[in-house]
Amino acid sequence: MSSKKLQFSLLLVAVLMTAGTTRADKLTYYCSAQEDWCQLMARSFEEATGIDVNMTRKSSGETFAQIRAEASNPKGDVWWGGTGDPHLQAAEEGLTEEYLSPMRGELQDWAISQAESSGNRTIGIYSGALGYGYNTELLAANNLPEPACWNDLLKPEFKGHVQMANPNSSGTAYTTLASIVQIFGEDEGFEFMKGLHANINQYTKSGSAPIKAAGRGETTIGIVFMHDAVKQAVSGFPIKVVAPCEGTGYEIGSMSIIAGARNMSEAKLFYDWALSAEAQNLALQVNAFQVPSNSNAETSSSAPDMSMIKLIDYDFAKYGSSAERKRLLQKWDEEVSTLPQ
Ligand code: S7P
Repeated sequence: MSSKKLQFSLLLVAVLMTAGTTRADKLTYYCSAQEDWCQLMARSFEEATGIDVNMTRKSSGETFAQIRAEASNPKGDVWWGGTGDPHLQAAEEGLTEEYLSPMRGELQDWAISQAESSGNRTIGIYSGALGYGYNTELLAANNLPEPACWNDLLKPEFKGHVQMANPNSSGTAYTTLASIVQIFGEDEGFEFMKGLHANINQYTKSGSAPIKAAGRGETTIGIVFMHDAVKQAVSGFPIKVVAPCEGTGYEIGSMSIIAGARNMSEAKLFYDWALSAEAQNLALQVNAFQVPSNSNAETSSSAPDMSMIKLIDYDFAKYGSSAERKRLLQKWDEEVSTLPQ
């Protein structure tokens, strides 16, 4: 047995003794990060513990909706990844379980703040700034100016050249909506979203889809987390990454245990393992360029340097609250998405 496997087997024994339960050997894992990262986490946890993992990947807003729909008969055990706002909403609605991991001492302050603002029903696993990326070849072929700011995306020459996700399904797009409202104020922010709508060629379901489309040359600009744009650039696509000049929002990607989980001991074991430096370093294998929450985990040298980006003081408590998230999404549905293009 490798020392890695031994270490997690010992941890497993300790968790099961504490819980006074027998091992079920399975875990139902909902994942809202990129598919390749979700798969790698699932397979690595299986290898470390021998527990079978049944993984489903959906965007953050979609996973939140599924957990809410299943609340009277929960099917999932743990929800890993995705933007923090819907995790906070799930916490407020009692859909997720309070848990104090023994790994907390190894985490960055922002990961613990996320936990504390949810009554310890969620926790930060990574962080990343919002921005956009554009296809340099398409930009040149269409004689378009280089965008550097949010407001540049409203220029009439970008009509049909910008793609973003739908904020109802996508955590990335909800972060965009909430960031724009915080940067410009609500009235001006909604005017911005209406102007942007006129230039949008498609609202996708998944948050990272727009930059994958830009990489393939199907759209010029994709509004995404900067780390998702970097992933396309290091994969060889002609993508330039932009940190908008007015400033930008960011995410605290989060993890929660689902209330009433059928495999609670396994969920806690996964949770503790996912907070370890070893598990967080798996991100490097799949070019996931977020900043990890474990202070001993490595941040890739390709990751956007958060200290060089003009970040707003994103109000996670407000924009992750159930009432505010519902209100903003409803307002976007009624006042923006219905406008002609
Ligand atoms: O793993 C990349 C990433 O951008 O995906 C998460 C995202 O919320 C999932 O996609 P949706 O926008 O479709 O919900 C982010 O948390 C993460 O950084």
